[in-house]
Amino acid sequence: MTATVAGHRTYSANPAPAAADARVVAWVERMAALTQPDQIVWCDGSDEERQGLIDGLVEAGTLTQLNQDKRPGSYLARSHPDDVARVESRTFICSRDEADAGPTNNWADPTEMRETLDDLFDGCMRGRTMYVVPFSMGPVGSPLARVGVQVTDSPYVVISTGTMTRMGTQALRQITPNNAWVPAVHTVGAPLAPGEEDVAWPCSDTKYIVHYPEDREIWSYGSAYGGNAILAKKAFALRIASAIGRDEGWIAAHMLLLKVTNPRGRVFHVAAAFPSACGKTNFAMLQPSIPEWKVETIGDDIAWLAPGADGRLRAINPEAGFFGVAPGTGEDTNPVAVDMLKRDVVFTNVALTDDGDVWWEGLTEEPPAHLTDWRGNDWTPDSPTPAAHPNSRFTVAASQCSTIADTWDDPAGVPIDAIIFGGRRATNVPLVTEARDWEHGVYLGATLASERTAAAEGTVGELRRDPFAMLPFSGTHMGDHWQHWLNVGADLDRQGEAPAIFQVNWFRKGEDGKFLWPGFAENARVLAWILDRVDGRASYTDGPLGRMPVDGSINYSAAGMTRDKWDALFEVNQESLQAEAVDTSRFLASYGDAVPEAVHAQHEELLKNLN
Ligand code: SAT
Ligand code: MN
Repeated sequence: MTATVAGHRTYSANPAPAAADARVVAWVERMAALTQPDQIVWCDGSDEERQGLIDGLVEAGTLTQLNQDKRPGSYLARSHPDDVARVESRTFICSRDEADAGPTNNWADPTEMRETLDDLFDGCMRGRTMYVVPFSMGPVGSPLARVGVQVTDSPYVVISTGTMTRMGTQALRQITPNNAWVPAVHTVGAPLAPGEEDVAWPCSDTKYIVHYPEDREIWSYGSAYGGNAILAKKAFALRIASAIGRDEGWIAAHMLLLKVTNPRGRVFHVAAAFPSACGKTNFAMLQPSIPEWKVETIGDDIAWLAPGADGRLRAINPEAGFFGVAPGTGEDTNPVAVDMLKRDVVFTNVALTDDGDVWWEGLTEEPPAHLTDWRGNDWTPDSPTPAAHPNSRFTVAASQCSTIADTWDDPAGVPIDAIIFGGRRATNVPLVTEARDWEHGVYLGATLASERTAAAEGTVGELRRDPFAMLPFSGTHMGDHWQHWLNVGADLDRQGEAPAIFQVNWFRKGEDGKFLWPGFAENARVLAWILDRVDGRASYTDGPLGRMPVDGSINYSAAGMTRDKWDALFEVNQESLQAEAVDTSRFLASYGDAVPEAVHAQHEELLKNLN
């Protein structure tokens, strides 16, 4: 089919599949008229389609096939050196009212932004193919799932979305004349003049990642990397979903999901939020040091939490794959991930070994003697820069994870028994505390903080608040997000079904500056205490920060700990906590009137408890 659009260009489109809703077809035609691609391809999600795209990407130099004996079905992508991460400074929440975006988001007027983007997107796909990528977040047909369609001119983004979501015709069929879907428009922002040769990783210096929360719409320009471009992930499943969830009574959470079975065979489900650089993927694939406890993976990054008909909070992992940070993933830290990455993986910006395999910092203790680094340059252990980019990634299907729970894609979701908030804190925050009630738990989530680990983010060691680990991911005012948690919890509470809430900190340091707690597999002991609390088996003592384990309820010596270290893990230092509370007061004040009364009340209670 050929159509004349926007006056001067023609494009050929394979016909829209019969399954396509008329609104989707009309929208795709509008987007094609605006962006003027050479052709349109509707993606069906088949294996043949994926392999065809991969072959094209290898030919274009975007992907390098790895040694098929060592990493069957796996490829390496090297991005443009300036397109290596999400760009928060170019991420916008364009709510109609600025107040609805809150002080932590970049806001722009939606009418003005639409004008800006209309100019920018005009002809932006010239010389390229527009792929139409329908996807379902959550098991296809689940009442908790939501659908979207992304148009993109990046085949790399198509195959990534194919791994990260349920992509293709099945998802397209979910869009019927009476249900809502999220349109997402993406371009690398690098149109090709006739005859112009393409580059391996097209992108633009100009970048925009724009969300219209009321219209449930996403527009992204100029990047092909991660959350900038795989719009199903942070843009849809967190930012747009937080606005949808607020209106529909469910919660989009930046949380991993675990299934845990205790030695007596009781099954629990846990949702846990951690800011970045706290070992979230490692915890999602925890191999317990206490083998009587079984831990299985349901999700590593995002959870959608919805009150169920039975009054309990149910959760799905809306994604279908893992887009994980490679550096720091090794046999010691995450053997499950190392095993999961043996085949059928697309790696981005890791290093290449001389025999066509991959390597990154932390994969092995000893680096290989020679590598090709993420920029494609020679690298030896003497090189001053890392071989893999610190934000280099693996993209892999969740089904490849050996610890994936058989219920991970249950359309009904799993019932949540406990919610955990964790940060990276050298001081003040004990190894584990239980919130006194839901409102106290919401306060712990709202005031969550981590120490800065990279100089680029500010002074190393300084506290960075990351409420609910949602700071860059909320499509609503953060204060509204807190109020929404309070509302959902109050409903659950009325039915006696609100999950217990806990705070953990694997990163407290002793006076010698060393971590007190061994972490990793030993974190299972903390998880066991948490679930024994839920089970009514573990005792606690009340402290100013919440409930703490009584002596003997966690076997710390089996984790190689001394009594002194154990005490230090739970030390309540009045003076230093008071100083932090002053910082918390300032932090809450920065949200003005939007801070819910219950959060203020919890803060007052803390101040009282510390006196
Ligand atoms: O790049 S993503 O936003 O998908 C992932 C991340 O930033 O952690
Ligand atoms: Mn994340």
